[in-house]
Amino acid sequence: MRLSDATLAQVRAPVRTPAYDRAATRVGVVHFGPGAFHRAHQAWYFDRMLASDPGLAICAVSLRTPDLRDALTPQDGLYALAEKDAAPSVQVIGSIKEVLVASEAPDAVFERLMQARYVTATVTEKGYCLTTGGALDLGHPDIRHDLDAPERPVSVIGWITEALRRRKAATIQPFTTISCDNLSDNGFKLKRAVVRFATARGEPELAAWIEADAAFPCSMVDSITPATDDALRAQAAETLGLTDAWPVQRERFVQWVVEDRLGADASLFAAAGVTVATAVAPFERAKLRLLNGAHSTLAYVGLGLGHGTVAAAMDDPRLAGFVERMMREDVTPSLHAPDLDAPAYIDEILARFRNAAIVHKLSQIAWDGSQKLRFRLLETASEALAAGRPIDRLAVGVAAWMRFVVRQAKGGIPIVDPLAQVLSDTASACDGATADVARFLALEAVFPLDLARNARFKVAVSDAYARLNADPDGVLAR
Ligand code: CS2
Repeated sequence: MRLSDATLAQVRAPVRTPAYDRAATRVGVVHFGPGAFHRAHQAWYFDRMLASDPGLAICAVSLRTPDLRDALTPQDGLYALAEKDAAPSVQVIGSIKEVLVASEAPDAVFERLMQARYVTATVTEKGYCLTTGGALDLGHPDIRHDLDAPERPVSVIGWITEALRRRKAATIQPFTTISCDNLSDNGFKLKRAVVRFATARGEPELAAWIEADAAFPCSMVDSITPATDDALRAQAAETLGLTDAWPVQRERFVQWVVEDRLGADASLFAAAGVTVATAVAPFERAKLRLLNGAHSTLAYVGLGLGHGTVAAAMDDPRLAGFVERMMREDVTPSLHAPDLDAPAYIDEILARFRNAAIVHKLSQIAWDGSQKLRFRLLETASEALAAGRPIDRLAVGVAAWMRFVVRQAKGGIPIVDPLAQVLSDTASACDGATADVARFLALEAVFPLDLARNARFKVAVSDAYARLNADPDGVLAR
């Protein structure tokens, strides 16, 4: 029997189920990109809020693929969340009221957007269609599409802008938009992109209205969420006593920091465990540069050394010691977070990486490197260069990414990255020699010009690139 509203009462103890009457909840949040991360993280927070505010159920919108809609609709949006820790636990999340596929049901999506209090997004770094400078890329194919057909958008930028246009026309206040992706200054960048898009659409009044009246709080999101696998499906069925087509899993640690632009809802968010902060940047920088910077370094170097998971990479003392030194000595000086106890935060992150209950594949973290490197390693390196600090260890992750791309391309293994074609073209001209580095640094969609042209950066990456092959122990002993 399958998990659904009708079978919810049969879920076995001690699995927790929604502590509120689902039938009485109403959609107040439209979420774009309901992948595993959203369902393990933000939907869990809203599940907690629904007990005190039934008006904050989620309409989850997949921009293109129907898979999640097909899995969750027969389950009335219900699914299991497993927390993997020394003492694992499972609960049923009830905050997703419906799943829509934007390309198939655009009118229904617009209808929800007219009523939403919040619009949230986890569309990954690439979903924002930004240049390396952080501005909206008007030449991006999805943006060009949405400029041609603004009422049938395909990008999240196009959707938000058109929804705000319709609200303005109907004299309805703008919704609050929260980006939940791993981008520095995510709310600020999203707002600027939407304003730019409205202007490019020839709607200067709309752009001015959004600029003046619409809130786009910045947010930092954190919880390690390995992809769903068959072992998890089997575990969920066993624990629930019901089948679930798409359960999700994460570590127990979970954090959401949202900029205090939530008005009267601030206390509701705080009561659900959200940190409501005046400034999100210190949290965001610390998390992106320490946790995600270390993750990407472990992924690219670790895969090169034959490791498969984060825990296995952390079991390799060369690699564990290397990322720890990178975090403590090279990243910490770039955090500018006077209130943060960086050594304790790093200890906690390293312990989370060692969580044996989590099987977190390095190949999953390696996806979309062209989009992730900037926020995780390159911004840190740029600042270190400007301040005259060493960048040798930061350069190792960057060089390891280049080697990873070359190896995938030469091995005929598809690269999961929005720039896959450009990357495999670049890799096909590479032969493993140091000259390869210049070919990668010429990719303007990955490396900001000033960094690509910086002689110290080029030397550090070239040195790491040459030595990762010939002398990995030497590189990692640094
Ligand atoms: C990871 C992140 O896949 C990746 O790139 O670095 O998803 C990471 O697990 C989360 O940001 C943790 O909050």
